[in-house]
Amino acid sequence: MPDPAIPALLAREAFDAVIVDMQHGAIDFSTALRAVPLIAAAGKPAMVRVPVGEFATASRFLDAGASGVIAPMINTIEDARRFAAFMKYPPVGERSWGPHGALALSGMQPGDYFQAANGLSVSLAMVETREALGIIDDILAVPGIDGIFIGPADLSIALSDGRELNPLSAEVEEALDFALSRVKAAGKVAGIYATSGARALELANKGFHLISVASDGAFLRHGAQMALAAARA
Ligand code: 3PY
Ligand code: MG
Repeated sequence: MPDPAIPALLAREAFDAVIVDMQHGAIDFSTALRAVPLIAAAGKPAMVRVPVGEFATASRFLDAGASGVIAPMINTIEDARRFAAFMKYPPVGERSWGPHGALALSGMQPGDYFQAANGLSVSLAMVETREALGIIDDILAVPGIDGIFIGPADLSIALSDGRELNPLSAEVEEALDFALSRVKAAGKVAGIYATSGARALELANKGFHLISVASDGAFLRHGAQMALAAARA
C-alpha cells in the first residue's frame, strides 16, 4: 500500500524484517524511500523488492539504508550478474559510491561502511520460472548473489505452462524442495513468499530462512473479517 506509515506500523510487530514491494505494490520510489528509516527506527532491516530489471533502483535503496533487495524474474546468468553488480562494491560488483542514508542510519564512518557494505547488503535473486530453476546452481554461484527468493505464484504458472495459478501445487512443492537443496549445497540463503502464517510455518519447517508472511492488504482484510465475524456472531 502506498503509505510509509504501513511498513512503519508493521515494523513494530514481531517481524524480523519488513519488505517493501515495488514490483506489485502501488508504492512509488520516494514513498518507499521514506519507509526505509521508519523500518530501521523499529530496529528492523528494511528490504525492498524492486520492479523487474530495475537494478539501478536496488543501488539507490542501499544508498538510502535498505538492508537487502529482492530482484524479481532473474531468469538468466546475465540478469544475476547485473543485479549483483549493482548490489556490491568492487571488487565484487560495480556499485557506485553515495550511501547517504546508510551512513546516517548506521552512524558508520564512510571508510568503515565501504569495508563492511558488501557483507551488510543482502541480494536475493527471485527464482520463479522454469528457466531460473534450470540454472539455479549457476545463479547461486554468481559472486555477490547472497541467495534466492522463490515466487511460488509465478512458479506455478510457469510449471503448469500457463494452465493454472496454484502456489500449493505438487509441482511447485517438488520445485521448492529441489531449490532448497541447491541453496543449502551452495551455503546461501533461501527466501520465499508465503500466503499465510500457517503456510509460513510449513516453509520454515522445510528449512527456508526468510519467509514473507502474507501482505499488508491481506492483513487488513483478515483483520476486517475477524472483527466483522465477531461482531455478527
Ligand atoms: C510470486 O509468488 O510469484 C511472487 O513473486 C511472490 O510475491
Ligand atoms: Mg512473482
